[in-house]
Amino acid sequence: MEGLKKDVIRHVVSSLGSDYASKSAYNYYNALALAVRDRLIDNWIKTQRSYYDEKAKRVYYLSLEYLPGKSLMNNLHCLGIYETARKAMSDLGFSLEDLAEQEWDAGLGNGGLGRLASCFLDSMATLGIPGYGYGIRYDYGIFHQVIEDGKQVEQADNWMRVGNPWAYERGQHLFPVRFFGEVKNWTDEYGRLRHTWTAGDTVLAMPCDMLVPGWDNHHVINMRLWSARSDVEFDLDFFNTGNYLGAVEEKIFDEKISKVLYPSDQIEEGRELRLKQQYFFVTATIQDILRRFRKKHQDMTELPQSVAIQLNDTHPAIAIAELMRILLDEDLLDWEVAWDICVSTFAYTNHTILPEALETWPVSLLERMLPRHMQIIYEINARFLREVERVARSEDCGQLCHRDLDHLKQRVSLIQERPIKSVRMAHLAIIGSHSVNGVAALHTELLKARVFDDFQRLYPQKINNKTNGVTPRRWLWSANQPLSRLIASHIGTGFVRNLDELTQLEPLAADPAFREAWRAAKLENKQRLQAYIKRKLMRELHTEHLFDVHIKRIHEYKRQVLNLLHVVTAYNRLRHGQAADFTPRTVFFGGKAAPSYFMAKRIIHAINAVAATVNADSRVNDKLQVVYLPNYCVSQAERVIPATELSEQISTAGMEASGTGNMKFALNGALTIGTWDGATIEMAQAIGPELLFIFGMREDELVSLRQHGYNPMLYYHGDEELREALDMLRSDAFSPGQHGLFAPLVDNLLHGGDRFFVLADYRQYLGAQQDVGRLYLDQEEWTRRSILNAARMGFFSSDRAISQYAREIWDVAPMAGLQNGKGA
Ligand code: F58
Repeated sequence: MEGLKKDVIRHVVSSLGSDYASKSAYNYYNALALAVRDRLIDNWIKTQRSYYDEKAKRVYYLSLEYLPGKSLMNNLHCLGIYETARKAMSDLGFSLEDLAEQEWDAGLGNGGLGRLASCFLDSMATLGIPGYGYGIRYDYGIFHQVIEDGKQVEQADNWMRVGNPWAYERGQHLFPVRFFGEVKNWTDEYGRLRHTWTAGDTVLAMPCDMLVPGWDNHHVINMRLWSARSDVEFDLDFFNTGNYLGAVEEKIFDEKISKVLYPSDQIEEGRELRLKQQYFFVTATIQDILRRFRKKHQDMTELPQSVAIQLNDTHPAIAIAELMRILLDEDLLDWEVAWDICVSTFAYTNHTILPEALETWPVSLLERMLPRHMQIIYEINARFLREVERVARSEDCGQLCHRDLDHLKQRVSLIQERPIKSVRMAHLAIIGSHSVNGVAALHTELLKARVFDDFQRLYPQKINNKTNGVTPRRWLWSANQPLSRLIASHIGTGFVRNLDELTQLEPLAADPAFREAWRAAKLENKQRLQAYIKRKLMRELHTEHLFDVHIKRIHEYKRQVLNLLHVVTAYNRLRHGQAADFTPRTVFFGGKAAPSYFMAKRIIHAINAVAATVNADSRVNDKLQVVYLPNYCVSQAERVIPATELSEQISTAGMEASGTGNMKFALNGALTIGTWDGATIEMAQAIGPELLFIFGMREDELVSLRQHGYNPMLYYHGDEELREALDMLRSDAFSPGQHGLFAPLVDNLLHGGDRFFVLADYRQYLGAQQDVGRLYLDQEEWTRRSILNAARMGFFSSDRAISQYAREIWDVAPMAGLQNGKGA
């Protein structure tokens, strides 16, 4: 402890240039972070060296998004110095919790996809997999959400304004990134046509490294984030011609590339700068991968034995064309050889079946910005369509393909003609990869049967499932110390590395003393949340209420409106004196809406309007409260999830690819009210469906309902309580003086086809909520189920998911000596 204290003081003075006697929490947080980083860097260097020494096959995880959240607590826990740090900082006059508050969330992602990437890096580090995360160091991450007059207002998230003590900026290792320009043809000595791309504009990519430690194993992997730097400083001509301001303007223009994360969610935002970001990221990453590879290899055909590249959705899929370009134009390989290398190296993860989220880029834009890549994509397509023809004519594809050949080719082509001629990035990713995986069993089945059914017939081995997982280090151990300590006191700490060990809790569910201790831990978390809400929102929570929580991005398919209709119905019953047996509850909502997503923003407004009415109504507010948690983010989830008793996972069946919040809640002992969707299905199967509150129509039932003509008006007319709730929303019951404010929400359900089947599931949802309320009154049974839920969540560790990727997709093994956890 004395060593850590000395290091912290030294950093306050020599790294931050401050007086250690002036007790600034900001300085002490930064100094502690630097002292922790000192303890990581030796192991990071050793880890990187060991990869070279052992000629390890490396895994590169390419993701335009990461959501690491805060690093301090997680790193202290991984290094096993949390207690030491707590005491050291207390000696210096600080509470560790307060210092941790100084850190800004690294919000370099939108939601589940970005958070999954961060969980996966944590697991690679813990399992000893030679992995690297690659991404973009956005200057502005996901916007900061404030609620003003009930509405979402976006503010810039300038997360690095006060610096980032965790990152190493490596300004000396810059990679050139080129755009535009033209392609020249030439003939090589064997008479083969060759191509050279001479690009117009150049910017530079600067690596910023953040260290990701494994759990108690000395293995530290790298998350390398690229930041755009202008090359105009090197262009002396510019300055010499006296055009100083012009040069500076160009510099600012270039550096715009990594300025801001695109804040979209499930809707494709086809903007030129976004494509620039993607290519900027991809070419810098591929150059770095090949630089490392070429240190030990000359023969490019050995690449797939040494390198696996995982594409996190299609956002980095242009990497396939980029690697082809390098192999063809720089290494002068033949097409077939280059293509085999690519396909064997790349693998692609799909995260959505929503058609509006499948990415496309206009051919005209690609032709201008990346002319050589567009040529390569055309060539990939031509060869692929010839192959489709061959396979379709062969017997194994059956008559259907053959007869329908032209349509089949149109459907699978990399190019779509309408509404504008564009490249389908998912098709490029599928064709250019040896593995395509979905993120939960149902999602993968839907990929095979619906979205990519043609590809499933063409390549029956390619599409596979890897159900998502979450890291127990952050989402149980670090976020929920009260529960973790209780668990550890009975079964030891092995579960942090091997989550299956939680099954040892099962017999304890029958032990009344353990149940009481479990409840005490949950209560401690509820009280902690209560204190936080009081500080932030100046609201008093009732900890004896059932804490019912719905936090995630706001989207119609996630159906926050269904939850809201339950709230309004409960409010009506209480007002009308029809709910004598109502179990008091506080309903929490939280989540961001994409700034351009009108309906999602209106949903936030409606939730806040209902909350204002309910909370102000003294007839009901001792029994029902509604809280909107502004600016939902990773660190907020870490506070809210441990205090949650009921987890809302109520997406339209078939629409949520997996979900990962669902896993975090159950792991922390919340019971789930949910639909038969995403990974919630597998959770129900692992836990026992009777221990969750499953309701609603299933995916196949919805398909048939749609086919037979779904008429939401039937539900409206047939259900008095539903009608009352909808009419109140449509009139100005919750929006006095602003008549019609929420009419678009209601009209969308009644007259817009209710695409997400809110009305169809309403009655069953109410029934399930009634069951929840009843069970909560029996605290012994509730607690028993809570314990069993957590005990059976072992499968949903990201360690299991990453082990499957490593074995079944990447063909990589953990580093010697790290297989069983502990490092040398
Ligand atoms: C999410 N996708 C899925 N996309 O919705 C969720 O079911 C799944 O659990 C998770 O991925 C991890 O597999 C998601 O978060 C995005 O945020 C994209 C960001 C870029 C624009 C398009 C959506």
